[in-house]
Amino acid sequence: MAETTENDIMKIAIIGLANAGKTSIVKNVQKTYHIGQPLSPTKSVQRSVFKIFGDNAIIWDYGGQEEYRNSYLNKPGRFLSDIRYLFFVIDIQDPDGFDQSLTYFSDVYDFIHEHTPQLIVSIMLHKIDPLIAKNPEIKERVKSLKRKFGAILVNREVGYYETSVYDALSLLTSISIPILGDLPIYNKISVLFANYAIKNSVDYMNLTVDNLLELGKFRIYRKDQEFLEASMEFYKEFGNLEIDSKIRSYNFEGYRFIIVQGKVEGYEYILNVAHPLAVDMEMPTEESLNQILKEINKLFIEYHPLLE
Ligand SMILES: Nc1nc2c(ncn2[C@@H]2O[C@H](COP(=O)(O)OP(=O)(O)OP(=O)(O)O)[C@@H](O)[C@H]2O)c(=O)[nH]1
Ligand SMILES: [Mg+2]
Repeated sequence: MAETTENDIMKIAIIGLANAGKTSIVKNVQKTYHIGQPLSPTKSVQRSVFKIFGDNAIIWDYGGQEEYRNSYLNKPGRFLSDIRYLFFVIDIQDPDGFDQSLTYFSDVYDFIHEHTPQLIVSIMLHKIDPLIAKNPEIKERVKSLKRKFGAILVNREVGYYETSVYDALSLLTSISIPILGDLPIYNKISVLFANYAIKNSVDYMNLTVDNLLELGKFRIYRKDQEFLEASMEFYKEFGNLEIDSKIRSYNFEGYRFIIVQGKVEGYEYILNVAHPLAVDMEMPTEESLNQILKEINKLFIEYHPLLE
């Protein structure tokens, strides 16, 4: 067996000023965090390893306090090399920190960009909580920040994501799209879900792999606030189940949540479905769920050589 070196490991960096929300994002995606739980400032870099399609990946969560920021910039070779995916997090609720944040981004980016041209950059405009998302002042900040980041990222593709820990589902999407969104299977599964959702009055569905990233999703943004609250409560309580390939469904705060776990070609996946419990709506039948599982399995078999 070939030896694994540092370079074989997919390195994902989460960088931003202190208090931007980086650790909250990482823990949320790993389902090890509940909102309101106190977090201490991260000391230097906190690494966590996981597997994605059988490969090792590692998340580096870079503590954002000044002394740590200086140490990364003073020893960039040690801290900032070999980054495949850069997620830069900025706190939209702290406009006084914008200039400092942009300067920090520019310093970090200059080094990484020069040493790792195949880098993929995502900017997370974070703490856009659902209750303030439509506020004109916030929208103005988003627009202006995109312009300013854009001016630094000359000739470089970049993804902007508006995120909040109060919308854990969009957090998952923002982390997954840069890493998996380019895979043909992501689109195929999303299209499959869109068709299924329309036929079965489904508001939300996604597929997660390796219990971490999302490999396709569908979401209706109507009645979003109620759905967000119900889903956050639900997945907090029921999100981590053992794999046993049973279809489980739960009625919870006006929604039916269905969780199905499966395994195909060695990959474990979880299918999540949520739809409103209204009297005039038909529930997705077990038969239709089994059908969609078959189609997911087919897509995995067709595409899994491309995943490797
Ligand atoms: N309103 C709101 N608060 C958030 C959000 N995400 C994180 N926070 C809060 O922001 C504070 C800082 O979060 P952390 O995740 O510790 O921030 P960090 O970027 O890891 O900070 P350092 O480790 O010091 O670099 C905590 O009180 C979180 O609860 C969000 O989306 N909305
Ligand atoms: Mg932290």
